[in-house]
Amino acid sequence: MSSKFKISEVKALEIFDSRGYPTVKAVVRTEGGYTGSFSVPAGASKGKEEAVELRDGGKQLRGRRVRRAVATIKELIAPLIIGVDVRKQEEIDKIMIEADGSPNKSNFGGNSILAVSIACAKAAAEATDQPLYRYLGGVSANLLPVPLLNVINGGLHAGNELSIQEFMIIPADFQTFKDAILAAAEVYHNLRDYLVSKYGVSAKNVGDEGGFAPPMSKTTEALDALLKAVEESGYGGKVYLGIDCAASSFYDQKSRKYKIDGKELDTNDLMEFYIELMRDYPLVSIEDPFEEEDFAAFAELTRRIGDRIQLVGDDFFVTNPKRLKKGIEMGAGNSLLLKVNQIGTLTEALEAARIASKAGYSVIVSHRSGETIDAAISDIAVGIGCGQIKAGAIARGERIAKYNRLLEIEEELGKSASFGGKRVLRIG
Ligand code: 2PG
Ligand code: MG
Repeated sequence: MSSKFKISEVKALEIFDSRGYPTVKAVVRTEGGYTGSFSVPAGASKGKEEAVELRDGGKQLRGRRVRRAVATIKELIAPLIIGVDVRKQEEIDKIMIEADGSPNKSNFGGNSILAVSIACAKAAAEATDQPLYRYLGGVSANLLPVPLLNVINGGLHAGNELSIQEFMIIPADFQTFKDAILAAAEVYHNLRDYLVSKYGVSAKNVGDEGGFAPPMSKTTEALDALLKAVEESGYGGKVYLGIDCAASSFYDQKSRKYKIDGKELDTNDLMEFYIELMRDYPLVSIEDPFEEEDFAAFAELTRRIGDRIQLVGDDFFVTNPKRLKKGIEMGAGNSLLLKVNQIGTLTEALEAARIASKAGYSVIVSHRSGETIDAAISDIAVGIGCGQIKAGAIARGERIAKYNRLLEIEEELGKSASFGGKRVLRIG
């Protein structure tokens, strides 16, 4: 083996995410002088079974400092992987998983492990003189994803009364990623004007993912605003809508009811509510419609409308092959939201994507609500050719970084680039 691929150094440092909380960045270097780095994102509406984030605890910055994660990378992980060929992703990830030894990466922390895992992939891409998407996907990695842009924020991501967390526009009926994102930007600006005219100037304040956070309280009010902006922009029938309910965040364990739109709904009422929304709006994707343990309700909704709409598991599956397999067996959902930090290694995230695709589930690569300007997820989306990405609104640097990277990739691919379009969302 040429020694230029051997890992020679693993560094780590504490940086900040887009919410102003610390996060961890790892930098991996090979003997040939090639480097790769990754900065770990952080969620707010987290699934209970996500890989554990190692944080310091204590008073400072609400216990969210990551000096322990940094030390874990430097002192415990580095000695294990120095000398290993950086292209051996599965081996590197296995070494870290085994040394951690816990089922949910609670010893080393999913954040420490993931930072190193993706930094290795980037260093390997550089050492083999390829962009990351090409390194991951080979010559066939040419599919640009349809973006799902969260342009109205609610739930845990915003200070308004909306129970549903994300209201998305989905520019699917276009020939290129560039045309799709241009249309999305047009809708975003028209949406801002509409919200300001209806709710006053404070309605243009944005939430964690760059979407507006207007003082609304009803689901239909938000969807009406999106529809209006889409039509105003001349994209009726070309830009579709989606929601991420993140329903665990408005589920009351005690009463077993969902608190939404000023009402308390039981599971069946909520199911009927979604079906009605689907009839009334050009809704093509619904994520986490029920609290994350109610696989039975998720399966029932899938049985009723899953042939006509994308039903996405995020907190349900937490990018975890085990939970995903359970969902597939029960017929719960038909789509996987893939978040690398939910599971903690690139190898396991890619395995989840493979299991999903094999079962006929679509895959959407996703950011977190707390992000950095790292754009590796854009390369991962193209690398696995899943055809969809969720990366927030067309605002705030940490969201824009992902979309700009996709513009670069499309440009680089030139004529060989293709776009997911309506086909990936199974829109008729
Ligand atoms: C989600 C995400 C990302 P968070 O629920 O899908 O949009 O939010 O990162 O807070 O879990
Ligand atoms: Mg979600």
